[in-house]
Amino acid sequence: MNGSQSSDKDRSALQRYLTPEISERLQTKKTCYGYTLEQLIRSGVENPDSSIGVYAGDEESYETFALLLDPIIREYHHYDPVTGHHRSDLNPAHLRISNPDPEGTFILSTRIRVARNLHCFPFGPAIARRERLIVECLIADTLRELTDELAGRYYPLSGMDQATRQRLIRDHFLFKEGDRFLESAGLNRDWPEGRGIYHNDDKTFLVWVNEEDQLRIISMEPGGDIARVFTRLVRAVAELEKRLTFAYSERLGYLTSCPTNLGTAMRASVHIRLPRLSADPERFRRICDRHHLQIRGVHGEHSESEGGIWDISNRRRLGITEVEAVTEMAEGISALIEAEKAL
Ligand code: ADP
Ligand code: DAR
Repeated sequence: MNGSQSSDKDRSALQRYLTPEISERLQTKKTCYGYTLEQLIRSGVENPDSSIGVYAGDEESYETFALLLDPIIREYHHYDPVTGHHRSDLNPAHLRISNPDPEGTFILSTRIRVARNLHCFPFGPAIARRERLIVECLIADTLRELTDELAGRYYPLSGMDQATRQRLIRDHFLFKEGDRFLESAGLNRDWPEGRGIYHNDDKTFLVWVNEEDQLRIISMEPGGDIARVFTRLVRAVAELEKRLTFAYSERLGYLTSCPTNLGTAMRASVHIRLPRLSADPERFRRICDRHHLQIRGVHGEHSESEGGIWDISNRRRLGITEVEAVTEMAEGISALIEAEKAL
């Protein structure tokens, strides 16, 4: 691995935790699907500027390569993956929050997503072309059975007509081929085959199929009614779980290709306008850190803010329940709005 003496903050979790001794002990290990250490770390090796640098190829990766993955998980999530016991709470009746911006002055939209992968299938980095098509078929068939508010249509990316493509881009629904980190992890193989987007008629419920994870289940709408967005999401997850079995472990929660998404695998975000507060980056960052909030740009990860609009979401995903994560986010958003108003 990188032998440079760059400071720890400039090195990925992979560079900091893959010691020669751990490398030696894991070199010959393989999961039941044949996933190797070399595959696990390829993204971080090819992209030394990674923040994390590893992608799991299947459920078993988290056991087979625990010597490397456990310290990475412990550091990112502030959670002990050896003794920890993840708890899930997807009951909207337990949510005690109100809209942080009922007048609609600051929050443009709310989006809550969870990542899921199917039990007994390899994840994106390891899946074979035929298996990916089977996963797409299983998920698309399940989505087509959804009714009422969740009823909609599945749009495969393969063979998508230009008019549909432009409409999905205009609605910010279309996901693009993965970035260089995902490319190195093997998540773009056979692109765009086996990938697609489902959305309901109201465009408030989407599912991305075979992007970074096999499902990204998304509820979103204009404004800041976080509780309503959450209620729609958990209803959709419950409907899908009647027909699909998701990869899950007692100690790590829902299992995902990137370890940063483990546990709830949930990112609850608002697009929020904070021109005055964000003009004081140090204060903006301090309030976000205090409330465990992550700052992204208006086009998501690795993007910039535009027009003073930011994507603010929960940073903690593992060792916290879905209700706790959404509550933490809503309370943090309220604090940001109070700080913006005070300016
Ligand atoms: P993920 O949320 O799945 O981790 P990204 O951060 O890349 O991945 O976001 C995916 C897409 O969702 C981006 O186009 C981003 O602009 C959009 N998005 C995220 N939060 C919101 C929101 N609150 N309102 C509208 N779009 C959002
Ligand atoms: N860029 C990769 C991924 C970090 C977390 N984001 C995900 N999973 N989309 C890295 O290791 O920096």
